[in-house]
Amino acid sequence: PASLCGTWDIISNDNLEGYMVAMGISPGIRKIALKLKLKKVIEQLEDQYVIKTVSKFRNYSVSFREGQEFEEFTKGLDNRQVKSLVKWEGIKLVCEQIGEKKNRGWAHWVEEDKLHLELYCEGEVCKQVFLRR
Ligand code: RET
Repeated sequence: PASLCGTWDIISNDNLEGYMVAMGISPGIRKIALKLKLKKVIEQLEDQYVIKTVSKFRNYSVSFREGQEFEEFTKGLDNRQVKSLVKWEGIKLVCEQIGEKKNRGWAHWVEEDKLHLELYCEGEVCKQVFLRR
């Protein structure tokens, strides 16, 4: 699959609101989050990844090894503890986040030079697209 590495700027963001409601994010934080111009910075060395979500309000960083379950605390998002596992499935880097929320996870992939991200929680899907800087 195409490399996810690089710095990416958001160009579309569908249903972040529904995803945040499903995660139990407060109305005040949701209002701020909806206005943010998000940036992703993705680094990879062999099977080790670092994915940074960057904004003026809050940043979130997660690092993991593909194929190896890890403990993730979603600090500054919904502040939950999940057991996460990230695997390549075809062209998609897919994460399952097992915890209190059902059907929770995400998928990242590159198609036509754009980074696509789907975020899943309790049946809600947020779809984001990013352009390489
Ligand atoms: C913001 C603002 C504060 C509230 C919430 C946010 C959402 C962040 C998300 C991050 C997803 C990160 C992923 C990392 C993967 O490796 C915008 C930081 C809830 C949805 C998928």
